Amino acid sequence: MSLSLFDLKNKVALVTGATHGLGMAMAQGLGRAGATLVINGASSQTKLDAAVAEYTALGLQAHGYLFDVTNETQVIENIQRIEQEVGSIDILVNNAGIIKRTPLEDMEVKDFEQVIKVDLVSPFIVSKHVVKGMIAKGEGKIINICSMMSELGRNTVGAYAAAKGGLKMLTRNMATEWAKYNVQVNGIGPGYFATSQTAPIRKEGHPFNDFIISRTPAGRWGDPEDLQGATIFLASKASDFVNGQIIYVDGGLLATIGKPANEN
Ligand code: GCO
Repeated sequence: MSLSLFDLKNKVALVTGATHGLGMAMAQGLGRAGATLVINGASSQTKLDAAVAEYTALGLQAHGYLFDVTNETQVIENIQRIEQEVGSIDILVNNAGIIKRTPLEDMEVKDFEQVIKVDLVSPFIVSKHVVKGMIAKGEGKIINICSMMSELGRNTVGAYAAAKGGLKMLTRNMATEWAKYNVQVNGIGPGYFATSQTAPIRKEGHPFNDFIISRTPAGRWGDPEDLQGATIFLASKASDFVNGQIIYVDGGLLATIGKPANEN
């Protein structure tokens, strides 16, 4: 089998929320496979510029665009700019997301709505405007970053689980509607990864840290680079007949009910 199936040379990949963490790791994987990277950030130009410098220091082609993925006007304006300044978008990774850990009975409605807006509505907004170019070209790849919470609940992350569960079904519906245009839409569900988002629950001795190590058959937190293979696969020709699938990169967590504390 030719490795050119996974070659992303001459492809333009937009990754939202790619100034750090899993987004940066996935974008680096796409860049190493040959893609020209368009890195979105929303917090600050300084952070975005620093991230772009990190990519280029690795020898990757990267362009930074600062815009709020929940703001449709900014999304439209920046997709037009990207298409004029970099090229039409071949690959979209909807990675930007937030989490608020609060018991549902204590959660403010505005906080619940904000999580839904960023984690579920923004992939719709960005995909709706990027897919137009893909339909015109007759090909494209969209990858929505789901979660263990697309399948499981957990105390204090109810808004996030609602959003990520919705994103799983939005992925399937995008796949249903856009496969006829040769646009493949799939998802990646990361397990528990060592990032800034999980830092608060990953501290040495934190009960959740010990729980995840025991609950994950691989017996470790994921390294962000563990996501690069699935990302390249879903962004490349190798997945041209894969639609509406969520690939869980989780060390086996979803495969098992877990084991008693005293079992090896
Ligand atoms: C949490 C974690 C999870 C992980 C990831 C799992 O609080 O349970 O932050 O949400 O980050 O989403 O797939």
